[in-house]
Amino acid sequence: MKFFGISFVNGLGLTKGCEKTPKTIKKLIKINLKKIKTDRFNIKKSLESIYKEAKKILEKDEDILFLGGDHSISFPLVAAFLEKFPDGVLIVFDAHMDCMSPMKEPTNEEWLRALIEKEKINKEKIFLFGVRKIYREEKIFLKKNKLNFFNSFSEIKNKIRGPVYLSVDIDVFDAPLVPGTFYREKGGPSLGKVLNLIKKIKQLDLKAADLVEINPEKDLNFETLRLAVKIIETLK
Ligand SMILES: [Mn+2]
Repeated sequence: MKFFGISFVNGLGLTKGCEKTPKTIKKLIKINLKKIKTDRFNIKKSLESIYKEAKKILEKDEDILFLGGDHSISFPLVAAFLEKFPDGVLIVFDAHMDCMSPMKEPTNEEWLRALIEKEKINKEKIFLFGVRKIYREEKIFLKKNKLNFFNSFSEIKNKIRGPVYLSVDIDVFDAPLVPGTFYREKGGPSLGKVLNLIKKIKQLDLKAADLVEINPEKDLNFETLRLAVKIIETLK
């Protein structure tokens, strides 16, 4: 597996600090982490650059992990993935739906809705795990846009056809497990449950994954970063 760090955030200030993950994680795990260049003063240019670089990287047909950054990076990453694999499937681990009203350049709160509304992805190919906080405008969106939610691998294993992209928001975990992220929600899965699910997803045609929303500035005892390391070790 190849690793790429993307030190980029577009979260209206709330995810500031997440850009430090690629640099900080190297203290805990030895991986060859290449860098995708972004410009924090130019959101549009950064998202375009992530998209272009991801397209090049995905051409090489290797397994890839993109390490954020916040969840806004998944918009260009998944768009690039679907260019390469038009029948691709998106699995998302997240406490949230990330389907708020789209802004001009998708933020971490609505990258998934932007993908759907810009018709870059077929809704039937999206599978969400761990969602437990749905905002009112997302409920309205859900009435018109049926998405697949699941709790265990057995619910999805017969529905998944084609190459898979897995997006992991670290806030999918139960709130006490992840002090180092902004949008924490109670009632989430344990480490064991998430790692087991990743092991099963790995047996599918997993092509690429991202891991986002880890904020080293909030993660004073490296608890959240250690969970991230376990995820990386399970994926690789
Ligand atoms: Mn989230």
